[in-house]
Amino acid sequence: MDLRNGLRPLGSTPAEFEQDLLSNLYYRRGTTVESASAQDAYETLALTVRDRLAARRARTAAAHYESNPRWVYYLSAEYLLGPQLEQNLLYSGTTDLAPAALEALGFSAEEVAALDVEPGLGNGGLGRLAACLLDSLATLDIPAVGYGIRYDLGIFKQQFENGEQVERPDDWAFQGDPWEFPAPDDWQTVGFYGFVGPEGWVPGEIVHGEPSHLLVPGYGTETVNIVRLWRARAAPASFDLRRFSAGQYAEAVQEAVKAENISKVLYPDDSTDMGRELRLKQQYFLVSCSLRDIVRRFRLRNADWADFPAKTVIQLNDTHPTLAIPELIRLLVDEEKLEWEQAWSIVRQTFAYTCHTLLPEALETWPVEMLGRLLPRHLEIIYTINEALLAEVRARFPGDLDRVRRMSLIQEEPQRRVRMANLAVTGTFKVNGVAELHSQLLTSTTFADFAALWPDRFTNVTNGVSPRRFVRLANPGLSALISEGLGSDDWLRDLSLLSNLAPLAGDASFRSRWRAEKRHAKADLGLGDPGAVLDVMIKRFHEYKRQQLKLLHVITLYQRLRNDPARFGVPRTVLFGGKAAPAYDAAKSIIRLINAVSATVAADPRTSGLLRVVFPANYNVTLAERIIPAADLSEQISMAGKEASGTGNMKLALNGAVTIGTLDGANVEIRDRVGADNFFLFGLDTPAAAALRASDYRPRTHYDSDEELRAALDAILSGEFGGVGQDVAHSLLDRDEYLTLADYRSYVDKQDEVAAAWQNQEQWTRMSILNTAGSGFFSADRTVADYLARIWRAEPVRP
Ligand code: Z16
Repeated sequence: MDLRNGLRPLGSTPAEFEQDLLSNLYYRRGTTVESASAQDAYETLALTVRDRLAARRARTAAAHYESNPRWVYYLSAEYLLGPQLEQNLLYSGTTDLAPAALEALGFSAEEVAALDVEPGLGNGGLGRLAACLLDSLATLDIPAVGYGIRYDLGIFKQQFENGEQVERPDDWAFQGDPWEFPAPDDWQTVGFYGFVGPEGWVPGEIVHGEPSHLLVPGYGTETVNIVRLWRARAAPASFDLRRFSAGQYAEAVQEAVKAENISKVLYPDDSTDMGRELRLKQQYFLVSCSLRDIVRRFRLRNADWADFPAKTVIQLNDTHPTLAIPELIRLLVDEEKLEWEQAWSIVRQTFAYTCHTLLPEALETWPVEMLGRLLPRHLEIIYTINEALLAEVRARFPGDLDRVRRMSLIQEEPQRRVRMANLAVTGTFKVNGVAELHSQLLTSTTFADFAALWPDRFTNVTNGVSPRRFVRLANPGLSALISEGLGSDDWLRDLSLLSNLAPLAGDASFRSRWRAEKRHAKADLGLGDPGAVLDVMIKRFHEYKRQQLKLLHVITLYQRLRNDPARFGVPRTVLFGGKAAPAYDAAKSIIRLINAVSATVAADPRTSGLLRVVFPANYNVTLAERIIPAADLSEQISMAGKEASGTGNMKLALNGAVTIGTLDGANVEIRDRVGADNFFLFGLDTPAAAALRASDYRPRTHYDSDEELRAALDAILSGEFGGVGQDVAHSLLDRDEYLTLADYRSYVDKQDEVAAAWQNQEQWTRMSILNTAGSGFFSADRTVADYLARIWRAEPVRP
């Protein structure tokens, strides 16, 4: 019998599912119906669902082995996968079976579902993008593996104490993770420190990487891919038995604890460079384990290094995994004994790099001293790459010393540092930005010198989001209405079909049902006042994103309510969600001020039923899936030229929220597609903002000339809001790095247009439907299709 094809199929009837649940409870969880806790029931349900996907996984792996395809490997320090239960129920076709089977065994399905903890292994957009791309790769049947780190502590849990953000550890896997398959046999060895001797690198510290994987099912297909996450384990030799025997217990495990710290915690930084040695160790740990695993997989079906680039493309998600470039050279030259030229050629055909930022302070650099101490051989390799790079620059641009200085992989002043973005551009065959505007700005500013040298290397791939998670799972009511309107649910695999909703915007009965769905979603959130606009700003806190601009608008509305009610507009619930990096004081001050304004507004009876400011703590994927369906207005108000793309903007537009936004990131493309009439545009565009910043900008002139702006800032300065936030006001008045005051009037006036539009609910609903209808482009399936056509060139393999 062919065992691979002899797998007993798992049943799809309610009785079979119930039977499997019961046997898993007995045989795998090792408990009984009588004594099972809700946690037992949850873990057992997870196993029962996972088994159905594992069967598909086995068939996928067999098909992949058989075809020896070109593989896409995605290297990312972050994955924000979101809760797994609901998604895996949907993808395995067991959504209806599970609650019934649980109830039959005497458990509350709701209580059990609430135990599904999201693995918060990322900060924000970059980590969530990685998760959406994996979902789409599987949906498109592309052979792919995501590699990452299995942090013990994910992104911190945010709480508010006296309105201030406090961070608590997120021990997400405390109860174990039932979705995860440990794969201890595939462990790897990683070296650090030491020296380069005649025989090559002799590391001074050895750490083991132990992998586990999660299943990544495709939607509407058999394919199940994996994401493989590495956990650091001390090498057994690091346990000091001599000390232990001498009663020095803490000292005996000291080395082991240090080694395992590498995968202890996710750095809670979004868009700024975090220069810490442990972070560099994490990056190399990810890269070293993953590359060895990629080579192991290559060798299952291939023998000749010359075939490696044809069978492998490795995408670097930002610069965090850039050490993969010198690491692959080291493996090929030092261990496989290839010539440098061949190794370098293989590297430059294998890697591609995605840049996610425009903030100069977010471009990673590492002190030469630190990198050389931690990874002495890699520093040598980087120097060799740099010599070749600078020789090419000198040959192309003779005498242009300044250009050589700018392009060097080594920054000299004020401290010698390795520029990871320059290394990433030099060691890859394609570099992409994440929205049209962003990619243009990369080649005209950040990477202008490299684009002059290698113009064909640069391309764009506009971000996208998973329609399964962010429409179907997050918003089942609206999804059902869309399927009814379109006559099928094919849109979940081809989101461009949403354009066929456009004619329904003219159908009054469809509009009324659309409105009803939006209202249901608001009621589910507990923000059920159907007359109030739900105005949402959900994203990480950063000054360039300008939560402070939204807050100034809120204060202005509050003051109008008190002094000039005729100008107030329409009832509004303003919802903020997001975390600030723990060390980012200015962002934390903005959070504190928002909470103070929220309290002041709530305590004032004059605002009742008209203005509310809500700020649920700990915004994460789970919360996003509840907020996004309910939103009427989407705040995308960053200073133009600063937000690389944004992806929350896409999720909100797809769910029928209308955007108020600047011409920044992917807002530009959203507006093009949903139509300028269905988008509230305001503010300076990128050239105007850049010109203003280059001139001698005086934020105080806006304070002096705009009465409402002055009143809002004065209210903060006077201590009216719990006596906090003066630092926020001062920073705006004295510096205003992100031109908040320059855009205030344009923003507030545009918000008055929003209020007027809301008063015509038929017209608003039309806009809402046209936002959904126009957003089909923003599927991560399309993003993956673009990566395939422009960069990856991999073909589907169907199990
Ligand atoms: C991140 O989430 C992003 C950029 C970055 O340099 C670091 C992190 Cl952790 C975000 C961008 O800010 C956002 O505009 C973009 O949509 C997202 O990455 C995905 O590309």
